[in-house]
Amino acid sequence: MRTQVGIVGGGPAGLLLAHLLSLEGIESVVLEARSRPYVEKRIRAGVLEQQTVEALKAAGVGERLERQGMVHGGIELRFGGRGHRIPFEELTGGRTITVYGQTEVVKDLIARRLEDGLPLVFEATDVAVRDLDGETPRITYREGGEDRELTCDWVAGCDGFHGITRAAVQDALTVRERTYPFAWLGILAEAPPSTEELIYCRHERGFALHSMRSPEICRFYLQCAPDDDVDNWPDDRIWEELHTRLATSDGDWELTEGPIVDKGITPMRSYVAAPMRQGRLLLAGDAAHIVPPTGAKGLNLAVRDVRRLAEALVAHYARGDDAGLDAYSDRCLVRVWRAQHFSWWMTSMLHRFHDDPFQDELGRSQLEYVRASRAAATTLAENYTGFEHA
Ligand code: FAS
Ligand code: PHB
Repeated sequence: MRTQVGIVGGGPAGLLLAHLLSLEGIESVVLEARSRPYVEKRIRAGVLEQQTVEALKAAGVGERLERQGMVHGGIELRFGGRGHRIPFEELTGGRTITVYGQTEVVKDLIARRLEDGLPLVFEATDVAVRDLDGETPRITYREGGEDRELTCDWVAGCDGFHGITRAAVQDALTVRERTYPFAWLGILAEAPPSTEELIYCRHERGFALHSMRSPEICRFYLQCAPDDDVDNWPDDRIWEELHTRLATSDGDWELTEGPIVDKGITPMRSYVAAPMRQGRLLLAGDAAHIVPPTGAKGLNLAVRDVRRLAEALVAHYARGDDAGLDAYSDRCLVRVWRAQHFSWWMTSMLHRFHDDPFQDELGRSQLEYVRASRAAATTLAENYTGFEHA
């Protein structure tokens, strides 16, 4: 098979890139290792920056987002048993975030791709990329037990942190990374939210986050040990810990429980591999960089990468102008490092570093400063809603 852009990975990055290219008449084939039901069930992000919402709507895949997305004008920081609202709209001249599950974004993109009758291969196995330094890179894979080969002009590596595209060029990359001495236990519960906006909580027992997916479904996260196991977390222990960490000293705030329908533990890491272009391979999203989810940046970064990549490929095909492709990595990395810093900053401020008392006190002081200083609160609001470098 032949196409213009071979896309490895059918997550938000790969699917949105394919769609943006199709709107400009550029052909692509998306190869996804997992089945459609698996990809449409996998729980990840829940917070969309304003630029992400606008990009999805402008691309014609935002209709359900418009109807079901929950627009929030702020978040609450809760510590010492008290809540402190960060008013995004007031501090950023009107910017908001939208709570809409990544799962739903992926469903909307898959539905549109198939509606358009464009190639999307699920359960593609043994995917391998070749000849990335030549004019016509190839992707070999197996589909339905048959060997296949795709020749293309460009390969987009959108296969996430554990994918094969970055691994294929790992030796040529410079990696900057940091790991954290904790992880997140994430749960999905069939319970109505006990809050209008997200609550980020720092408690002596650790971090807690009250997020949501709809008026009937909540998403919660608890700081746990990095090597912890979900088997150590029966439902009653999870609720007990959520009640304890999210409690307010006046006792007025109540947490509504409900059946827990999903549990998982997510490691916390900061990771950047550069440059994001290696010959005819262009990395985007989690394939190139990972942020701890405390800043709700991962999905939003992936969207920004593929918007920039689509622009660059359109300039290449429409005008033979390769400036965008040549500058792709440097331009993306400016924003990647802004998000890296913000995500590390939020993580350091809101988690307990039980074995590093100095770091722990720095975080507590930073949180206190954000509560007391309008300038610091504005920094948080600007970055959380999506900071745009001039
Ligand atoms: P993805 O990992 O989503 O997609 C990669 C795709 O490639 C997958 O479908 C995978 O099956 C496929 N693939 C892998 N190897 C392959 C191969 N060899 N061949 C073919 N296909 C292959 N981000 C936010 O912005 N806000 C949040 O609130 C937030 N919360 C998060 C909570 C959790 C628990 C986690 C884990 C992440 C969270 N993130 C959040 C980050 C997350 O959303 C990622 O940044 C996002 O999924 C990145 O999208 P992709 O780059 O498309 O990678
Ligand atoms: C989520 O809703 O899954 C979520 C929200 C905010 C975060 C991380 C995850 O910072």
